[in-house]
Amino acid sequence: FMYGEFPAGFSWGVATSAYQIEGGFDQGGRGPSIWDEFSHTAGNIVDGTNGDVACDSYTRYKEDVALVKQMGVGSYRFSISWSRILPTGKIDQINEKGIDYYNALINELIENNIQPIVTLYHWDLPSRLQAEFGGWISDAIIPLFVDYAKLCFQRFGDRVKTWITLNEPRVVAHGYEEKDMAPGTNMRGTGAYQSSYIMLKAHARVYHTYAKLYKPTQNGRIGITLNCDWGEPQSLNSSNKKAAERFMQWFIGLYAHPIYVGGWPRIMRDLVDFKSQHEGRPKSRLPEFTQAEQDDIIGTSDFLGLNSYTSLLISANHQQTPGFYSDRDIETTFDKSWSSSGSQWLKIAPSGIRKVLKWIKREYPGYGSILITENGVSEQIDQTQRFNLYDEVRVNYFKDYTNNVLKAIRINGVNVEGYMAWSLMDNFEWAQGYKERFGLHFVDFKTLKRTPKASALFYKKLVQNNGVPSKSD
Ligand code: GBH
Repeated sequence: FMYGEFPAGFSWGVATSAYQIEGGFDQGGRGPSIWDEFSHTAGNIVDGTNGDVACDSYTRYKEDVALVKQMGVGSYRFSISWSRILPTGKIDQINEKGIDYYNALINELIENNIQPIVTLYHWDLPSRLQAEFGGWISDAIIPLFVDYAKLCFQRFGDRVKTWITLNEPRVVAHGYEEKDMAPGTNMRGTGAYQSSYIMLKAHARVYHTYAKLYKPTQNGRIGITLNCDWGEPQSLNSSNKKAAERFMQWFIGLYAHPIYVGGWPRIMRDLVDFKSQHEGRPKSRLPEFTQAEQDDIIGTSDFLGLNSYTSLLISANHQQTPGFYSDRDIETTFDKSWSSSGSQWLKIAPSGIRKVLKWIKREYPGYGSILITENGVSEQIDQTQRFNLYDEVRVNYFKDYTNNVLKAIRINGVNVEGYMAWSLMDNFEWAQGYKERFGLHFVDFKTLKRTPKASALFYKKLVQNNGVPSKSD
C-alpha cells in the first residue's frame, strides 16, 4: 500500500446513467428506448424487473445532487436519455419537458459547485431507430446521432464542459452480437464488428461537430469512454502471452487503435480476415475503413474515459465457430486468489487497473490524459433480509483500486486526471435487474429511500484527503 496524495487538482466524482436511475419511463413526454422494450420482454431480466421507476431520479434529482454534494466530490457523471429529449430519436420532434429536466439537473449541480460530466449515449437507444434501420448497425444512425448531440451542445453546452460521446461501445456491440443485452439481435460473428464500425464513425462525426461549431465558444472538451478489464496471461509461455494480448486488443484495441493510431488493430484485421476467408465468405466479417473514414476517426478524443472493474486469466485456445468472442482464440478463467463480488464477472483484483493504465500508456503514447469514468463493485442482498450498511468489501475495493491508480500515476507516470466511483447509489443493473448493487448509497426500492453505506463515508474521506496521506488516515 502506498501512502500519499493524488496530484493537486485530481478530480473526484461519482457516476450514474439515465436508464439505471431515472425511472419516469413514460413521464414528461419521454419516448421508449430499446432498454424499455428489452426489460419489458419476459425472460430478459433475471429478477423480472425493469427501469420504469428505478431510483426515480427523474423526480428526486435534487435529493440526488444533495447526496453528491454530501460526498464532497467535485463532479457528477450522468447520462442523457436520448428518447427523453427526442422521443422518436429524430430532431423534428423536440420534447421541451425533457430538456427542462436536464437543465434543472445541470443548474442544481452548478449551484452546488459540482461539475457535470455528461455522457450522450449510455445504451438507451430510442426504439424507433432500432425498428426503422437496425440502430447501430446502419450508417443511417450517424446523422441522427449528430443531430441529437448538437441539440445537447446547444441547450446544455454553456454549462457542460466535459462531454462523453459513447459509454462502452464494446457493451453496445455485445447487444448486437448476442441476445442477453438490448437490442439482443444475436448477430453472432458480425454484429459486434459492424456496430463498432458504425459507432466509431458516429463518435468521430460528433467529435468534429463539437470541435468545429461549439468548442470555439463553449471551451469544453469531448471524449469517449471505453471499458477495459485486465487480461493476465495464465502462464508466461509465449502462446499465453499472445493470447492475453489478443484479449486486450479485442477489449479496448478495437476502439483505441482507430482513435489513437488508425484502423483496426493489426492482429484483429489479420485474424478475422483469415477466419472469414476460411469460412468461405466473399468478404471479411470485419468491415473495412475507407482512408477517409480512418482519417476522420484518428485523434477524436480530448481525453480517454476509462471504465475498469476486474481481471481475467487468459490462455490460448483455438475456437472454430465464428463470433466476436470466439475469434480471439482464447479461454478465460479467474485466479483462485481473487475474491468474488455480487457479480459473477467481477472478481476483486486491484492491481489489474494499474496494469490496464500502464498498458494504455505503452500502447498509445498519444493518449493525452485518462479520466477513470467508472470503477466499483457489487454485492447481492436477499430482499427479505435487512441490508448490512457496513459494506466492508466495497470499502476495501475502493481503497485498493484507488491505491493502484495512485501507483500508476506516481510510479509509472500514467497521466490520470480523475476518478469516478460507480455508482452514487444502487440502481437498475441491466440484465441483472436490482439483484446486483453497486451503490455507495443503499436504495430501498420499496420506499426509494437512499442511505449511505460505510463506503460512502470512506469515499468521502478519501476525497477530502485527496488520497490516504498516512497510516493514521
Ligand atoms: C459498466 O459496464 C456500465 O457502464 C454500467 O452501466 C454498469 O452498471 C456497471 O458497469 C456495472 O456492471 O451479466 O454476467 O452477462 C461494465 C461492463 C458489461 C460488465 C456487461 C457486465 C454483463 C455480464 N459490463 N456485463 S453478465
